[in-house]
Amino acid sequence: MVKVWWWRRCFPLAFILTAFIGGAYGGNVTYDGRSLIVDGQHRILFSGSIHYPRSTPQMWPNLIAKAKEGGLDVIQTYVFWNLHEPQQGQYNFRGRHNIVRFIKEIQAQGLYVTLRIGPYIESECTYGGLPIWLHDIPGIVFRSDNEQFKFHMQRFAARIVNVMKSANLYASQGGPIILSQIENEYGNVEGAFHEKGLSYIRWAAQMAVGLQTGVPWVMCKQDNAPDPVINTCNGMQCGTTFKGPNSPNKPSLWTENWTSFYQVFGGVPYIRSAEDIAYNVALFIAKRGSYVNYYMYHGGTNFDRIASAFVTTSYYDEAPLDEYGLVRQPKWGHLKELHAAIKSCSKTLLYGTQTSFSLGSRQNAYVFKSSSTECAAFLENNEDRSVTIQFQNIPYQLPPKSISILPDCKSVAFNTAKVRTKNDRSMKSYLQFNSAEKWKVYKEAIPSFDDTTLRANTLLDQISTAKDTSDYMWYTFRFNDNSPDAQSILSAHSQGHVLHTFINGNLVGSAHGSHRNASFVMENKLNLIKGMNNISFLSATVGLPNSGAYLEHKIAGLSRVKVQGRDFTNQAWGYQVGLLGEKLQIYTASGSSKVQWERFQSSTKPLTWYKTTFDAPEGNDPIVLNLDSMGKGYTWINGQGIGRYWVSFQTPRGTPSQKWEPTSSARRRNWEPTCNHSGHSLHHITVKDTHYEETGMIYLLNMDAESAGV
Ligand SMILES: *[C@@H]1O[C@H](CO)[C@@H](O)[C@H](O)[C@H]1NC(C)=O
Ligand SMILES: *[C@@H]1O[C@H](CO)[C@@H](O)[C@H](O)[C@H]1NC(C)=O
Ligand SMILES: *[C@@H]1O[C@H](CO)[C@@H](O)[C@H](O)[C@H]1NC(C)=O
Ligand SMILES: CC(=O)N[C@H]1CO[C@H](CO)[C@@H](O)[C@@H]1O
Repeated sequence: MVKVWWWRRCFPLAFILTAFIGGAYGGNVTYDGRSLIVDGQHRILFSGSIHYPRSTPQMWPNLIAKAKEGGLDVIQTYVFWNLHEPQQGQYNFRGRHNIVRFIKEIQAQGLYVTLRIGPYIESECTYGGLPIWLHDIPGIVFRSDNEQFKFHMQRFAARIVNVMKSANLYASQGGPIILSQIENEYGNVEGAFHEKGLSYIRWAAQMAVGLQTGVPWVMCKQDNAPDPVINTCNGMQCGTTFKGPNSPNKPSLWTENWTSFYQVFGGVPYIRSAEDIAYNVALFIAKRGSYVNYYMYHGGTNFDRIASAFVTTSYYDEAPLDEYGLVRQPKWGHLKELHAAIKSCSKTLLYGTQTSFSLGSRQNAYVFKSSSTECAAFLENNEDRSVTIQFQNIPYQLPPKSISILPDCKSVAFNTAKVRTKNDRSMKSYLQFNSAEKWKVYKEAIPSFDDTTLRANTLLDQISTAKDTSDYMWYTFRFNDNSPDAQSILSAHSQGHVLHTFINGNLVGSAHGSHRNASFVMENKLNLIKGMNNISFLSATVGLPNSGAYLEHKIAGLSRVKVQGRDFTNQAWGYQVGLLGEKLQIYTASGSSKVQWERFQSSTKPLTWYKTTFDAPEGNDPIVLNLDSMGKGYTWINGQGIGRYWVSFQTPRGTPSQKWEPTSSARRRNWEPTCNHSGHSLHHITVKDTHYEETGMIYLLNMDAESAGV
């Protein structure tokens, strides 16, 4: 009941009708040199990536509806192996991981699905979407012609295909899935595996085809994709860069046209203009492309700890639907008009004969003519100035760097450089958390060697020791100094990502690497006491690496420690994986009472947990937290991990890469952000104060040494 009311409120009747008509899928999917053939029809398809774990199930219907309204035919998603099988043999398809529910929602709204199974997916997801337990399979070599890897990959791919088949989700069964992907951008790393690269890719293609989904398979960025698998393009300018399908019988498909770029901590946001995207899509279609996918159409949030190394919690906020699911203008509206212009002449494009010819030094025409009198044209001006050209004896003025689309070869329906919509996302401040009195704090203990139980006579790799159960790992040792020298230097080499050094319980320094280079060396002046000294390093990863060959060999954490030239690397070291607060889950209602929370004092220290409560505002607008005053850490709301923040890692412009954190779980009745098409407002809560009745329970773990915190 509630749901029906919600739908009605958001959508006109026409929408509800299409939802009922949708789902009437039939037949199979094949392809030829022109396009995919769905239900016997050649199709030009516009697709958008929306990854189900990066939003909440309550957001899905609205995201899909806005994608449909924006002119999309297909939703594309990766499948996240690490989220579905976090422990070997233990599967999770609940909540945000309920991929079947997500696909059924797409089906209910009459759109198609491209399922990118990978199972290596990169995707700025920790470990590229591979489960960390794979690392410990003896003899395994990821993504190579290696029996162990192939065994586990095939087992997972087959499991996913079976889940889809059991729910009748392939087009061959009347479902919405028209395309599947195996592997991911393997062309980037194939050379590193020598002859085992090619044999692996042949095996992967054969294995996938053997799963008998009844729909075609693609491999993106894989020029040598074996038949019948289709090689596809990823990039920003596939109209220019794609060498085309590797067989005349395969269509030209673009699986990732980046609408923006993912952002890293310390990096400046990448803004890709609506005009540039539209230009490249129009050019790709003009050159007989027939499938374009926007990566991302909705990026969403890297909840929990799913972001890969140094990637921000906010994922592609600049996409046509922003992080919170709000329409991002002008991208959304401009692309909607582009889709409509192309769709209005899709028959001519699909069945006509294409010719191209020059209209000037850097101006081209791409003309499609069918046997009847139908004609459609794309007029391209690849110059940075406005130019007037003659086409069929009529003058056309082409704006700089633009393509005009003439669905009838006469009138201009759309020009890629003429943007008519404008951006209007706005924010309202809702709550301030400025007063100290209602914040409660808990100080995380700093363990020393004697407090640890895990020991080794060398420095351990953090990835294989912590096994991604926490970002944090303590490295501790002690040493006797009978004549302490104030000039002594402690040097610590880290393979990533962040390091804080404590001597006898006092913080003496912090350092970190970056997305470009995770490794760094930290040097600190030592302040030793006579006798036994405790040295404790808190090493933190900020997501695991997600790309490159031999991912299983990537390491993190301390790799070498020297004090005044003396090497301590192979001494007795004591370890603690994770923090006490994490172990006790003090960010949950039940765990919170296991520790003694104290009143907030004006002087804050690193390694402090903060908690407060707030009352969520009325209405359905999304709410975000402003963590501007914080340093680096992690946020939970009502026991849900919202993600990392790292405000203190500033961009070269001196601003944080991200200061807003979504609070989707704070919603009382619903979890979802707004379903209001025209509403573009976000409420924001500034974290500074305390107070508020009930409901929202914020926990912040602030691990940053330099920042004072709240
Ligand atoms: C699938 O469609 C093609 C034509 O598009 C047809 O030749 C083929 O028989 C169909 N296969 C099945 C299993 O229906
Ligand atoms: C070193 O750690 C041990 C065990 O926690 C503690 O008893 C001792 O007092 C510490 N030494 C210093 C100098 O802090
Ligand atoms: C990364 O940083 C380390 C430590 O500062 C340095 O030794 C190494 O050369 C750097 N690597 C690259 C690729 O810049
Ligand atoms: C394959 C492809 O088009 N790659 C391009 C992606 O976008 C970047 C940035 O514009 C280009 O450098 C690549 O060539």
